[in-house]
Amino acid sequence: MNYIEDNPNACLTDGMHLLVDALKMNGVDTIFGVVGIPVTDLARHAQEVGIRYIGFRHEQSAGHAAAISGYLTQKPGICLTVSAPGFLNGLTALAEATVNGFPMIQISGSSDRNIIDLQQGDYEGLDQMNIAKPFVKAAYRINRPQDIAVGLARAIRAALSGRPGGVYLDITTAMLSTTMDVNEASATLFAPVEPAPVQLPSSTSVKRALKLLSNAAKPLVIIGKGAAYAHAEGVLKEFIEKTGIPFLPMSMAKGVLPDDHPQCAAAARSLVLGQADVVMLVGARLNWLLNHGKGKKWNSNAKFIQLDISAEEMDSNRPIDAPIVGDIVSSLDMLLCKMEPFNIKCGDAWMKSIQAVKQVNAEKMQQKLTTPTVPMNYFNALHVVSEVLQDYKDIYLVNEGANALDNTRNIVNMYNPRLRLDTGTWGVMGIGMGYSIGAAVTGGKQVLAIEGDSAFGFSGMEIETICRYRLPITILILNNGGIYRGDEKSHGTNGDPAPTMLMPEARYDRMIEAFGGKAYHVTTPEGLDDALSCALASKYPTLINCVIDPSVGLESGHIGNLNPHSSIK
Ligand code: ADP
Ligand code: TPW
Ligand code: MG
Repeated sequence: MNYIEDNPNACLTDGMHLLVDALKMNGVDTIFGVVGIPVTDLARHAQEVGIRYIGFRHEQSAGHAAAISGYLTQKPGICLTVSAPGFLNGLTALAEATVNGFPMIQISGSSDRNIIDLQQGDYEGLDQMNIAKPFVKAAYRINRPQDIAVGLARAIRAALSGRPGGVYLDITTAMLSTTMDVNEASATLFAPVEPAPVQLPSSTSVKRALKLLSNAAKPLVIIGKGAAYAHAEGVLKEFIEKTGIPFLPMSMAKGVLPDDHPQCAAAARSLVLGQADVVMLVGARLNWLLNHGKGKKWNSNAKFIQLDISAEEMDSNRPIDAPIVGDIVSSLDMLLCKMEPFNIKCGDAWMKSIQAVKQVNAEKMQQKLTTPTVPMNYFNALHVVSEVLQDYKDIYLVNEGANALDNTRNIVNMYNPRLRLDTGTWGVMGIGMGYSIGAAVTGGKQVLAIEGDSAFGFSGMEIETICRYRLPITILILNNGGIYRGDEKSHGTNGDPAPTMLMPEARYDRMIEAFGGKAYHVTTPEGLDDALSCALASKYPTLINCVIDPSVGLESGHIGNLNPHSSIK
């Protein structure tokens, strides 16, 4: 119990109650976390005042849920953790949110500053704020209840403005229980005005870019997850269709414009990267995912236009000929507005050569998808998935693994923005269940998570969370019995399995049965079709253990080029 509840007539409040009031006033409707000293009552009180609290089994998954909810809503997702180990468990997700550009705030209880600063050894004691700093966009500590509103406003602004990212908010145990006059306390509360301000580009930068585009013979637009985050789909569609320029979506930008759009060049990726003479990046960084804009995959004479909210992103990897610094929607609006005199129209020859390659590649892919094999492989299994999903074009698709990731990205089309949620900028495992839960809770739509068997293991215990909250999540494990593949022979002499090996016979389906979820174990395309169709129709927590050939995966999936020392080719 706290002071106010013990003393109903008191005119005092405390830090814990005031923090919940401040969260509520700022529109926070969900908190993801794991409780314990000193934040349990905070979660209880949040629930009391109508904020949804989703309790996880591990803070990393709670953090991922908060991060993806930030991405989907353009409001910072909130993750609540206990001190030291709980804080550190959540920090991975917070760092990842920062790398991905997702707005998130991790609020963590922390122990007594006097003990921490003299390193005298406290229960779960750690100098959390200093540890968080290198991994986040900003870190703040609130030491006094009267600073709560300002502290939260600073955290919200840092998470949302410019390139979004992760913010650490340190809440000391002492602050949570410090009392303050109720009226004075409530007078401190406020919500920041326009925390993600519109940022107009300069008209000079826009005209420079239009001039470059007007001279292009082979223009290309690359759409990144920044455009998805910015909800730029409407204005982007107008720009793409008015100019006739082909586009290439980055992984999480699939669906910003539909994959079956005639101007989508995804199935002719090598051609367009290798030949485009003017490339316009819309919310996509020239990082490893685009080979840093250099090297043999790119036309070395290509000129670059880049639309980004972050000025320092320009020239990060190669010179940008026409930087447009501003928010994406305003920048595209201005491009459209000033376009007319430049007469930008993509030539037929370029589009025709892309169509020809698309056609050849589509036929090759169709051949792979429809060739039956025993056991199944990624292609014929994912063919079933993409057919079933024709009836479910508006659900979230969470995706992680190596081959399970790359093949799903290539085979399963997306038709709507912000539905494909995957390993993102770091290409990291462990997002699966956290993203699934965050998306289901925040977005209110059902989820299909397509997981490698290794990838699933990083957050698998959260199936209890999925069942406890009865979330409409179907987990499909493409089980090849290992990391990349499941047939590697041991390199040792003592009988230990090879480093990439997991158990091919593992019955992941039985795990969810323990929590009352529905389970399928499938070994044929027909079995997968039935199981997936039933699972999606039921919207019930379901896990499908789909056994595929252990020998079909590529080492490191499609990024074997980043693994030059591997002994397995
Ligand atoms: P991808 O992985 O899809 O290529 P990245 O995460 O690398 O995408 O790049 C996204 C870019 O979008 C980041 O550089 C970020 O600064 C930018 N960005 C995010 N939101 C906005 C916005 N509202 N307006 C402009 N740029 C944005
Ligand atoms: C946090 C390294 C990259 S991909 C992968 C690992 C462990 C798993 C691939 O096996 P999976 O998929 O999921 O069974 P498939 O279809 O290829 O067999 N730790 C972290 N992140 C990464 N990326 C790794 C390790 C890795
Ligand atoms: Mg595997």
